[in-house]
Amino acid sequence: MKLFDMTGAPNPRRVRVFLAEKGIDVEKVQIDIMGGENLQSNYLAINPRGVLPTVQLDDGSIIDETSAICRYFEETNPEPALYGQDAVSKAQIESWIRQIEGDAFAPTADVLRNSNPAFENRSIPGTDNTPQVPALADRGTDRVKAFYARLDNHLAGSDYVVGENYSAADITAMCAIDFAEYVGIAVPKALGNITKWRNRVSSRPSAQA
Ligand SMILES: N[C@@H](CCC(=O)N[C@@H](CS)C(=O)NCC(=O)O)C(=O)O
Repeated sequence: MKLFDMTGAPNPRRVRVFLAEKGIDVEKVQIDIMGGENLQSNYLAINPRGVLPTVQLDDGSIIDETSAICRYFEETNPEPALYGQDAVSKAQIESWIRQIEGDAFAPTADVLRNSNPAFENRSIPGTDNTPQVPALADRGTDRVKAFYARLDNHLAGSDYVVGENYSAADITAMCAIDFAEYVGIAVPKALGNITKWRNRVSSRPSAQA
């Protein structure tokens, strides 16, 4: 099995943190997105979408989409459970991952990819050569700030994003917020619930993966 990975890219990091929490070791192959290696024929033969992360199983099967990859490993290595223990927590974790992807990851990517010249004609990840739309950068910043405020309210009195247990929702939120800060959208100091939660999840050894 191989994990096609790029150190420094936020979605591959979600898989590495997840694997570290599970104690699973997988061979990693670095693909240089900034150098366009994900858009070259060798990688497109593995994943025609040209996106990372991707897992290739020993029988050649391909899995992409970060949460789908993590769910595969949740099935093969159920402990510790990171996608919930019961019907309610499983559904809430799914809900939060979708919210974080849509309301934090995607708008942060909009900011970076529609403002940085390095992403000219690459404003959408993968093979589509989409031109930049500068207005999406401002909108993205506003959307991430709105997400921060909502998450901070949600975390009042809670150690984790869903219930009393660390989960894939915490991994998704940690990687999304670190990505947003890298892009320049700092968590406001007044949002103390996020800061406390962030210190808690970022101090786990897996956060360094
Ligand atoms: N929805 C996808 C998003 C994957 C994605 O956007 N990956 C980025 C790296 S973080 C990528 O492949 N970028 C390729 C590019 O910029 O061309 C997932 O959850 O895995």
